[in-house]
Amino acid sequence: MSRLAEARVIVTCPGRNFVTLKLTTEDGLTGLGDATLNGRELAVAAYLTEHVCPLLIGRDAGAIEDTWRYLYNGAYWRRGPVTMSAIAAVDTALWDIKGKAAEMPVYELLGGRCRAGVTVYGHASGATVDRLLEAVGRYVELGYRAVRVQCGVPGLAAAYGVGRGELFYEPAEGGARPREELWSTAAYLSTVDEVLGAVRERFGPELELLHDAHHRLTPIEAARLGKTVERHRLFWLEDPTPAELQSTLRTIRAHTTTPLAVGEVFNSIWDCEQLIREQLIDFIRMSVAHSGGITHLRRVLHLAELHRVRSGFHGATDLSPVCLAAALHLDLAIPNFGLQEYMHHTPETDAVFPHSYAFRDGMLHPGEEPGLGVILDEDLAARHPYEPALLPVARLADGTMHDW
Ligand code: GCO
Ligand code: MG
Repeated sequence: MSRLAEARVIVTCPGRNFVTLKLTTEDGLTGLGDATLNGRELAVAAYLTEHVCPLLIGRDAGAIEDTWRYLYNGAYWRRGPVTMSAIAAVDTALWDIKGKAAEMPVYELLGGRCRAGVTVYGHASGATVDRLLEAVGRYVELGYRAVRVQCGVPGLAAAYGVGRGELFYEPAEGGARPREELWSTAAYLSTVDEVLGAVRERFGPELELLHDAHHRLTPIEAARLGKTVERHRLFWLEDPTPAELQSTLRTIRAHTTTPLAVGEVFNSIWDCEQLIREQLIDFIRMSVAHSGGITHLRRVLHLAELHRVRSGFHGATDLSPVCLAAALHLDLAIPNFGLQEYMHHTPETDAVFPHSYAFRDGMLHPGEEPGLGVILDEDLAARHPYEPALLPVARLADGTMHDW
C-alpha cells in the first residue's frame, strides 16, 4: 500500500470535546481515529502531535500490525490510557484507510459479518421511579430491546447516570475544578432492588435490563447487591467494584449468578487477562478508543471467546462517532458479541461527524461504505473550539473522597 503523507490532530467541541487523528496517504486516501479521553483530552492530543505523528510520515499505510508494535513496544513505556488512546487512534485510522483501499467496509476485512446487525442498549434514567418508568417506555417505543436503568437516590442531590435530558447524558462539565457530588452507598443500596423490580414488573420478562454501579461498591457490598437483584434477571450488573485488582471479582462471583460486566476504564489485555481466564466476568466493556484500537481489542475478544466471555463495548458519548463506528464493525465480525452500548450523540456532534451507521429495530448497522463510514467536517469542527470540561468527583458525607 502507499505511504502515509500527513498525520494531523483535530480537537473540536460540538457540545463536548473530541480528539480525532486524521491520516492521509500519498495517494490521497484518508483515515480517522478517535483519541478522546474524557477530561484529559489534551494529554492525548499532545502525545500524538509531539511524539507519534512525526513517526508516521513515510510509513507503509498497510502495515497495521507492525505500526501497532512500533508504537507500543517502541515507546518502551507501555499501557496506560494516554498511550493506548493514542495508539488506538493510529490503528483505527489505518483500518479506515485499508477499508477504503480495498473498497470494503472494515467488518469485511475483519472476517465478515457474523450477524444481521448490532443489538444496542440505551440509557434510561429518572430522578424518581415514575420518571424512570417513563424514560424506559420511550426507549421501548423507539424499538430498543435492552435498556440500562439508573434512578435518583433519595437524600442525594445527584446520582450517577441520571441525565438532565431525555436522550442525552453528559456528566462532564465546564469549569476550572470538577463538580463535587455527595455519595452514600447505604442510601443507594436501600433503593436499587425496588427500582429494578418496578421496571421489570412494568415491562415484563422480555426487555433486557442493565444497571451500572459505576465502581462504587466494596466486593462484599457488590456480592450482596448481585444476590438481592437476581430475581429481576439483569442482562448485566456493570462495574460493581473498581477492578484494578482483578481478584476482587472472585468474591462477587462466589455469591451471585447476576452477570457481571467490567472494563470501560481498561486499556490493555493485561487489565482483564485474569478476569477472562478465570471466567470472573461475563462481558468485557473495553472501547476501541481507549484500548489500542481495533487490532488490540480484537485480540482481547479472541481471548474472551476461548473462555465464553462476550463483548459489551463501551459506547458513551465521550467516545466519538469514529469510535462507535469502529466498535460496530468489530461487533459485527466477532463470534462472541454480547451487546453494544449506544448513547445518542447530540445533533451538533452528528453534524461534525456525518456517518453511515444507522439505528433500526433495536440495532445499529454500520453501513456498507468503504472503511469505517465516518467523515469529519473540518470546517464545522473549527467552529467549535476546545472547551475545558471535567468529570465530577464524589465525596462521602464526612468529606472522604469516594470513587465516582
Ligand atoms: C457508561 C459509563 C460512562 C462513563 C463515562 C466517563 O457505562 O457508559 O459508565 O457513562 O461514566 O464514559 O467518561
Ligand atoms: Mg459504565
